[in-house]
Amino acid sequence: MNAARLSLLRSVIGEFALLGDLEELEPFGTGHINDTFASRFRQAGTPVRYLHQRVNETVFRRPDEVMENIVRVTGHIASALEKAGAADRSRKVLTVVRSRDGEPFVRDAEGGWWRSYLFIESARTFEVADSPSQARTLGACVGRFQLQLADLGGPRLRETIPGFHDMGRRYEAFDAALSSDPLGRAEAVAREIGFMEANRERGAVLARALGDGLIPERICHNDTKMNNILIDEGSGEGLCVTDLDTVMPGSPLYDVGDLVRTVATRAAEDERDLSRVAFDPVFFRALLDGYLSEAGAFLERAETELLAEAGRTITHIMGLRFLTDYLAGDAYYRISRQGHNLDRCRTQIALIESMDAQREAIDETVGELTARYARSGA
Ligand code: ADP
Ligand code: GN1
Ligand code: MG
Repeated sequence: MNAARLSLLRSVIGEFALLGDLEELEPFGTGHINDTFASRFRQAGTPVRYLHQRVNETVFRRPDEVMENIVRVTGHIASALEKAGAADRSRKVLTVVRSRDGEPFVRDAEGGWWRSYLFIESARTFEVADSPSQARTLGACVGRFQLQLADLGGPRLRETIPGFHDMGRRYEAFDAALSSDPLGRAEAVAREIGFMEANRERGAVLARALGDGLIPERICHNDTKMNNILIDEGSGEGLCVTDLDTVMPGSPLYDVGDLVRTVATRAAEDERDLSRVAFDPVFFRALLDGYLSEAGAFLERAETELLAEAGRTITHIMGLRFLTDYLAGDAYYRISRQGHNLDRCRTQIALIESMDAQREAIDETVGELTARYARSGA
């Protein structure tokens, strides 16, 4: 971190209602969107850590609304945990640290928006799932999160990114990037473009079901890739889902889809050796089992009927977004090498092809597990 950046960051942190002496500050995490830092304070002799994030304003046009949602959602979950007398509550939901003025954010000298959370200790995230039992834990964590928010009262949550999982809008952005092709990259990626053209209709199934009212709108997370889920280092239990910027109305199927995309495979999102990218039916079964053990209680039949399509749809939309960003010149996702977004797009396509080859097994697993966990009457 350069000196100017460090001094900006220090003055931002000084505006939060934090006690003690700031001892250490370092960049943190592998997210593609926000700037994340961890700090360590010494409070009367005890080290305590916090997480600080600058909200990406190109992605989130209304950081105030993002924070409004996050305060409501975390407050709701925290009070439910308190009512239930749950142990270790401050590791089971993110805790927003207020500014000295009582706001859930601090503005920096350049107008940037910052937030702080208690740092959840002895927890970690994974880029690739390490066992079916971990896959089950991840599924359960997301199902529980949706269940915790099923009774959130008050006005509809803000749409922090309008049309976030709307395939039609994502194709409009793709078409625009393809026709302008500012860096002349399209010619060399004809196969990937061809895949996206051939799958245009199929990809719209979930968005259409939601738009036509065939499945209900519910509060969901919308970004449940596995490295947004904190796991306890000691017990391996799921603690909570982080990265709450996109919590808003949508379909729970989107969250299932992002879990399938990232958990039901043994390869990282940016794996370059495509022979390693495959859909894993054992991890899939485990994660769906965990998810339905929590969410089976509220899902309707119209939703469970689309479960088998969820992973394919979200993998498709991510592949499309990575390709769009590659064509547009890598403006959206953080990249750490040339062609990074193209690599990411290629893994998504390879994963879909592997899912398609195993579709019968997916249908069977979905049928068996939904029958086991279906809510009465569904
Ligand atoms: P991005 O939007 O850039 O993905 P995240 O909100 O996901 O940013 O944060 C980046 C990483 O920081 C997460 O993947 C997770 O590992 C970690 N993280 C987030 N919140 C906390 C927290 N309160 N305590 C500990 N680690 C956290
Ligand atoms: C982004 O913020 P992060 O890295 O958890 C993106 C998701 C993508 C993901 C792909 C707000 O998630 O939609 O699935 O990258 N978040 C946003 O890794 O666009
Ligand atoms: Mg993240």
